[in-house]
Amino acid sequence: MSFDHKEIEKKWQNYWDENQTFYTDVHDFSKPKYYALDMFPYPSGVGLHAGHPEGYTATDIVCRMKRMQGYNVLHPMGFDSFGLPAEQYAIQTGNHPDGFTKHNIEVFTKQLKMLGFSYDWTKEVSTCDPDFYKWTQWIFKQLFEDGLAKCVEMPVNWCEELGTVLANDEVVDGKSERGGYPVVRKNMRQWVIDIVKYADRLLEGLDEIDWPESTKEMQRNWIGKSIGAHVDFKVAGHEESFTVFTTRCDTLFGATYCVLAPEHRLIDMITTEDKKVEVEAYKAACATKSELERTQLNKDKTGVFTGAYAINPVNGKEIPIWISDYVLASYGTGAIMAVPAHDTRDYEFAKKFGIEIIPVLEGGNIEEEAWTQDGVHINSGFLDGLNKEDAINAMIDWLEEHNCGKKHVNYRLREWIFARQRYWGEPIPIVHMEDGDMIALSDDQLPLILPELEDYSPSKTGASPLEKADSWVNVEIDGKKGKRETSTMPGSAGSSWYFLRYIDPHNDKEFADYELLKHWMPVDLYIGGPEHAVGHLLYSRMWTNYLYDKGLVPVKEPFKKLVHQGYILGANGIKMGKRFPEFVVNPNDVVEKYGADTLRLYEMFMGPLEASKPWSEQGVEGSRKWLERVYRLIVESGKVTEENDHELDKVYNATVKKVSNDIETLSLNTAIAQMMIFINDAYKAKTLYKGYAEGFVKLLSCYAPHLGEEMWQKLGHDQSIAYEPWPTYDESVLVEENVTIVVQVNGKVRGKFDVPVGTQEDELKEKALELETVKRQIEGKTIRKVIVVKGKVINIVAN
Ligand code: ANZ
Repeated sequence: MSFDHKEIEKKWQNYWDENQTFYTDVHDFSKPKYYALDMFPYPSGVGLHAGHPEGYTATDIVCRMKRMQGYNVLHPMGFDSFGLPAEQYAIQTGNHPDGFTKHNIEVFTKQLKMLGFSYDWTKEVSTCDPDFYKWTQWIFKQLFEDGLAKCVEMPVNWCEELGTVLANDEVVDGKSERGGYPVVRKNMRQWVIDIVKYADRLLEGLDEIDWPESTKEMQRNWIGKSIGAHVDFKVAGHEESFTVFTTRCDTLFGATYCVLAPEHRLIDMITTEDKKVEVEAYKAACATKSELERTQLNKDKTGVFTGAYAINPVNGKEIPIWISDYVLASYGTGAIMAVPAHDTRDYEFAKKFGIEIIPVLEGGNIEEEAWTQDGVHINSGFLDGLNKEDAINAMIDWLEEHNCGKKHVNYRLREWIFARQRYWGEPIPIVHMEDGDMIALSDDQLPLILPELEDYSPSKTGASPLEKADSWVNVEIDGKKGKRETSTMPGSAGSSWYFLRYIDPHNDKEFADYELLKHWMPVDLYIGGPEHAVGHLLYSRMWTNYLYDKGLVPVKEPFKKLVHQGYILGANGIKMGKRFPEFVVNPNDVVEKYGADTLRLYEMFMGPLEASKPWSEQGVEGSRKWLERVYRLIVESGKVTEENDHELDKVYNATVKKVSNDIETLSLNTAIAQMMIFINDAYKAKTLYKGYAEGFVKLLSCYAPHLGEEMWQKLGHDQSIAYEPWPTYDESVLVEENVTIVVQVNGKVRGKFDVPVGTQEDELKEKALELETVKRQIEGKTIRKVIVVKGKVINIVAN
């Protein structure tokens, strides 16, 4: 072993600590700023896993380069320490979340330091720290006062096992995202944030940011904007009416029945006596099915007739009202007008139940299937002859004129459910007064501290554990009695704004100084897992937009560039983690055996940052061996000289160029490949010019910072390498050495190939005649002449 990683890594970590090497003076505006953000971890009981260092190393490499390039870099770290995961871990291990979380944060901090990340630890935030959550509560209070945070009765996703309500993004296929427990719909009084008000803004903002297209698309789908109309239908013989949402009001003349979702409020009122038993049975059967099951296109259509009829407003025709599970209660109005001629699901349903099918668009053969493409309107009275767009507009005008409908934009996005019936979260700073008023605490009463509770376990009934804290719950304001809100905020509260607090973490007057935010926002680079594509990344965008509207934050979009790192898989290609603990690689073990530099280098060399990659112990060893090879060359070989013999000019300049560009574009694996080429060439060369050795060490120090510092010192420097100027390269040394030769046969271009400049004529002719495309052209012919224009063209004359 040529270097002792334990000794070297300890030495430099201590050095960085003692010298506060990575302290960022956020008030120093003299240099350009660079803000690189990692998704902060929730401090679980098991410490960092192999996936954490991947994204964290990537941002660290960029930060280290940017510092050397003269940027003032903000690279903070903190802990997402409130919320379900932290609390679940505590419960499962029989610990109190408070002490347990603090302990875990210590373990995480130690591990993060062990990996040599260049964080400015003076900026650390932790969402369960009262100094931090004071401001989470304060922002909530603003939302409440602006009418965006509301307490309403509504159907929610209730998870009995977790004892709490969950937001839509926390429910996957009818199960809780964390733990996979069953989730049911239940009516409850809930705190919600009206994120739907920001739907359009959140859509527009996506066009301004440099994010993976797939993530933007997920957000667009999650928001699910669709432009259409509300149309009102009267129920024949009743006072009642209902509204449908349709994107095709132009097909109203073809609506031959309506469908209500089985949960629709009107069903009990309008169902005729003879249909009651059948309808009840059908409703009961639907309650057990998930939305996914219900909406699958290829599923056999089921439903029952209610016995009631609706009046089609445009022609007065009475059409039957059915109920069916293919209509969802949670979308639109929970009711549809069915146009079987032009909608596939309606078509199948109508065919199955013998309902009339009236085509209103020209085209297709409706004896066989629904015609879902465009066509000129027919059988549609005043719409006949119009195209889709004109017909939609004409119909909307008609509906509005006759007071039975209007243009409507529908969103799939729901209100953000913002309360959990759990202990470990920010208390909601609201008091419910006896007289029914709701009062937000005054600013001087913030933070509202989470009371200590011995028994903090969730209940299965929906009662929050905080209800047990009598003396905390019951309060008097201005002589009037009231009870504190006992739900707490979801885990996504603190993470919706933590990136703002890093900029000014000790400010006790406001959540962050506006001038500082103006200088530092937006985040230049944000790296984190793809699992946050909608939840966290949508919520943070909403809060930032909101705070922008309040004039408290200078940007609408918080994260200019976003990158998702891929998963690190077990050696057999299976995702490591909860489900397959046997494949978990513990970073501690790798660091102990090979060192942090090796782990960092290896995780970057595994493949493209965004790709999922299998772990390989040999790969780790290979990375370690290569670092040793570098160390031997630079420190021990005696090859490093003061004089440049120019043998390595080209590869050195090419390496500086490629590594600089690759780090900029996060092509972090290919940068390593280039550094390897340099080291190979340097071994072959007679000497290694000291200037090149130094330049190379700077490049490598981003990946392997401890070894970088150590080699820098061994090359005779007594200051840290962290702020040394980034190496430059000379473009003129890199001029292309190859030329492209175009090959013509009888004057027509038939192929081309690359050769080094100065290749001899004979060789050029030979190569030209070997090209398959050329061979085909001269087959069976005699070559009359070969004209060579050196460095450019070869023309073969054959007949
Ligand atoms: C009549 C019609 C005719 C429709 C036609 C489509 C085609 P998007 O684009 O996803 O918003 N719909 C409305 N509410 C529904 C619900 N709760 N459950 C199931 N389906 C529902 O889709 C809007 C269309 O989906 C609406 O337009 C409605 O069917 C249906 F040729 O109305 B349409």
